[in-house]
Amino acid sequence: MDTLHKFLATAAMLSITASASAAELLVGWDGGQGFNAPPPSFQNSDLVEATIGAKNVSSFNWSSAASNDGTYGSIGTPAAPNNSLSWQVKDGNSQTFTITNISGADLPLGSIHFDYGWVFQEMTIKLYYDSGDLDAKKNTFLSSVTTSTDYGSGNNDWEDADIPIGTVLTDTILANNESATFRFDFIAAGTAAAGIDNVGITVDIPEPASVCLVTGLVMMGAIARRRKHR
Ligand SMILES: [Ca+2]
Ligand SMILES: [Ca+2]
Ligand SMILES: [Ca+2]
Repeated sequence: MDTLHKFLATAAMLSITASASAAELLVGWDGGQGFNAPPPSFQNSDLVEATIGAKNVSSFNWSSAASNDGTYGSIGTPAAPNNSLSWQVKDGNSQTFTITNISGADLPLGSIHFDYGWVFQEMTIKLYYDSGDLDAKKNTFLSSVTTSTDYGSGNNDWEDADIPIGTVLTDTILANNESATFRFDFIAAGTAAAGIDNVGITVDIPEPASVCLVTGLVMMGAIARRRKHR
């Protein structure tokens, strides 16, 4: 191999191995739409079906208490609804939400995203893998966040939570027709309310990897052709 071929071969291998993934929203829910089980505000219907569990929180239209930052957690594509609707949550409440993979292929789940605000008091939000077809025990605790002082009360750029599912669960692959249910438990010291809004689930699309793989294969092909034509 001459230097050019060595360079091309190395570049091709680097292109193949330098894989990354991108978070893409599968489904999102806007808080407090008045229904017991509001339809998603966004759903990639080619990939998933999604339902939110029986309402165990208040759907609420607070005059100034909802997230208006336009993002599900920190995911801004597509934009989350900017409105005065959110879910009012109190100590002891829970809320489940479920996605089912209908894509016909494996879906590597990424993260759970949501916005949360102090509003009337501090609130801890604990996220669980509730049940479903992932290879994990029911009620597996994933992570928790606690509202910061005063944040959310009169400040509608609520805090963003992005909790990767794979930090705790070893199986994050939802095979075709498999479902996973996640659950929030809300814990507070008092009886006043806090808020949650813009709940979403992302998939890890290995798009850059496929692009790199294609680039790599094209470069390998170029090397092969150059050899052949010698
Ligand atoms: Ca947000
Ligand atoms: Ca909202
Ligand atoms: Ca925010």
